[in-house]
Amino acid sequence: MDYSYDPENIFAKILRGEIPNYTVFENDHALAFRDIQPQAKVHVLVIPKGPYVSLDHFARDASAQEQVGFMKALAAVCESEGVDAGFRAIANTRAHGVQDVPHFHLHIIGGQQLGVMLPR
Ligand code: DGP
Repeated sequence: MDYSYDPENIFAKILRGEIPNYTVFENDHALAFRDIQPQAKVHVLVIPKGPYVSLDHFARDASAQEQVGFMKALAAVCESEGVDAGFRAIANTRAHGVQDVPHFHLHIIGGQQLGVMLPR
């Protein structure tokens, strides 16, 4: 797998403060912010601060501290967004997963009934 990272992708620019974002939570290893095109009442993106292109890249190469920091950010978002009734976490990945931004991000979507995951 080619996990080469493009430092000019839009989320890298957000991390460098070059593009504004609506931050929901931040720690040493992750940033969570509202999606610019929300697909539900709650739509937050959680991203690692390190240069990882995809979920599998992050799972393979991120340090334990980075992985824990990311998961703690996810937990903080779920708590602050009040998704007690449930949510969906989506990591669109490469071409088949229709990933637009080549910096790993987890969509946290909820705040309403989401229906089935894929058409049956
Ligand atoms: P995808 O790569 O297909 O998993 O989705 C990328 C998401 O990123 C998409 O839902 C829209 C969102 N997005 C793209 N550009 C920006 C931006 O500049 N700011 C924010 N907050 N979200 C963005």
